[in-house]
Amino acid sequence: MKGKTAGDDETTDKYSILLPTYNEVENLPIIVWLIVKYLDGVVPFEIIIIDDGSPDGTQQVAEKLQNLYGEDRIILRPRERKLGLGTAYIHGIKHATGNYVIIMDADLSHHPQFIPKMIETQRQGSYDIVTGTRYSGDGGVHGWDFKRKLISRGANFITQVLLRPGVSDLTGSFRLYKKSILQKLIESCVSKGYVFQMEMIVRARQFNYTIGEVPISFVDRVYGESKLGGSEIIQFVKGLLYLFATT
Ligand SMILES: Nc1nc2c(ncn2[C@@H]2O[C@H](COP(=O)(O)OP(=O)(O)OP(=O)(O)O)[C@@H](O)[C@H]2O)c(=O)[nH]1
Ligand SMILES: [Mg+2]
Repeated sequence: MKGKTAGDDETTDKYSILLPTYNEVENLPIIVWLIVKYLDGVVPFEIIIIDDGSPDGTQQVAEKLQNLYGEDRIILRPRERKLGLGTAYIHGIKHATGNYVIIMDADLSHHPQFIPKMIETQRQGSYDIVTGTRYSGDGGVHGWDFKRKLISRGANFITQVLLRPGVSDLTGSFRLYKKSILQKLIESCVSKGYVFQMEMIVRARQFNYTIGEVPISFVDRVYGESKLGGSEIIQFVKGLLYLFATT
């Protein structure tokens, strides 16, 4: 098969989908339903839910979903309190039994309909990473106001100019990774917060990992509150400058 190397065997591939949640009680059942809809019978997969003690009862809903879909499909790895996204991934990946890991938001901004395309792209190019991109092909952003679009575009643009990573969407987090690659990347990343997603790609380039892109349309969250505030933006710029100075 095209793009295959010795040792690749699609028949044993399994996909572990990490869903970090904080106050996603309305969104979680829908995203799980959609993932099952698009992947059931297509590839072997498991969904790992990492809930950080959401006060809205997300974990209770996750337990109900586990009863419904079974313990081999839905794996629960809750933590007691909100400890942040970066460490949620590290915590979740420890329990992943797949050789591929998919990271996505649980707030319906990332639509599971794009996962089969990401898998196909990965297989065709034998990529180490496939990233969803809002900024090429049919990709796009829906529901953001002008300010939010400007921040996202701006962050991508400045990063392109400073670090030249050769990937069109750096701040997005809808990605497919070879598990071993994701583990190495997480270990080598130093930043916290929004800049983390970008650092992953910048480091991936340093290590010469191959990256494929799939256009996605990103939809702003309908339920729940946005957490992007002024402090996140300042953190992002600081993190970016740090990477610029050190890579
Ligand atoms: N486990 C865990 N999940 C988190 C934490 N912070 C955010 N999340 C989840 O991570 C995903 C992305 O977070 P969001 O708050 O949607 O971040 P965003 O998409 O940049 O911003 P908005 O959608 O505008 O709020 C969502 O599924 C959140 O529920 C955290 O500290 N711990
Ligand atoms: Mg979101």
